[in-house]
Amino acid sequence: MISLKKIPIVRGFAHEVPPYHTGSVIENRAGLQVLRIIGKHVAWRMRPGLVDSGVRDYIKRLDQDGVLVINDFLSEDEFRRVRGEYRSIKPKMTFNAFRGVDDGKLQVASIALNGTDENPAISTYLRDNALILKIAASAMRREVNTVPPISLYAYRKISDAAPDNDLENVLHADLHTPTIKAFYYLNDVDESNGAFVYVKGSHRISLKRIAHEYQISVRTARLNRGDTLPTSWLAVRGPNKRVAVSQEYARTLVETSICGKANTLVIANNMGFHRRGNFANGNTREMALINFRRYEKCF
Ligand SMILES: O=C(O)CCC(=O)C(=O)O
Ligand SMILES: [Fe+2]
Repeated sequence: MISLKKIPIVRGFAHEVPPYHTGSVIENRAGLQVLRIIGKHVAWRMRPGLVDSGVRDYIKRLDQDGVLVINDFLSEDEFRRVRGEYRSIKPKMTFNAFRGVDDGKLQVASIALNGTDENPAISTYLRDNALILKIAASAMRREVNTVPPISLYAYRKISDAAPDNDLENVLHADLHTPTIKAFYYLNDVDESNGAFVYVKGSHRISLKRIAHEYQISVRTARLNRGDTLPTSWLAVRGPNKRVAVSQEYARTLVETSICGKANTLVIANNMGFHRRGNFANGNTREMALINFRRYEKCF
């Protein structure tokens, strides 16, 4: 029997969260990814935007730049309670090699808090925060009517000399359609401890972006097929590889480091280009992450 997953359009629905790339080399050469990005864009435009006067200015900024920064997001008392919960959870978080690269320079400790209400401050002030939920829903033009997943993360660089194992520090987009992540900084974050890096305005669709999607989709399908690709096309981090944004395109993209003190909220539309910033040796970045990717339909 033919597997449903083999049928191009149906296949998308077999995923739990939408994949950035899908399909064979032939399908992508025939324009599958171009169809996906344009299809997503048309569908997004046709859905009504949320009009809520309380969040209009934030939405405008996110619409313009693709990233929104809110300093001093919680009140002092709320922040203290969130930090307190983070500290009590921290012993349960153990540092491991990022992406399984044992001798790599970046380590990560994380914990998913999904479905628990054991951390009332984190749940109330971050996960269930009406402002964050409204902004995310509005940027995606999707309803957020279930509890979003929230996780705590600590990233730490252990050695300058060790091999670079951070595939997320390579400029990339998460999806071909608006997809929102909210990063809440739990410690002071700047260019010395991995501040999130974003290319403002790069979340917008353009002919250049569509051409990029075509190119990266074919190259990614070839990589997945096992082709040996020119090294200039790839970013390699230990055993992990991804197809990089071409040098010509990357030259037109201007990066901004999103620095902020503890208690800064960063909301990013990760259809835009972004990466994790660099760390000085021994430095740690601590944050909570709410990922809204699952609210986008698969296609
Ligand atoms: O941790 C970061 O700064 C960004 C990592 C990333 O690429 C992502 O969360 O999509
Ligand atoms: Fe990303």
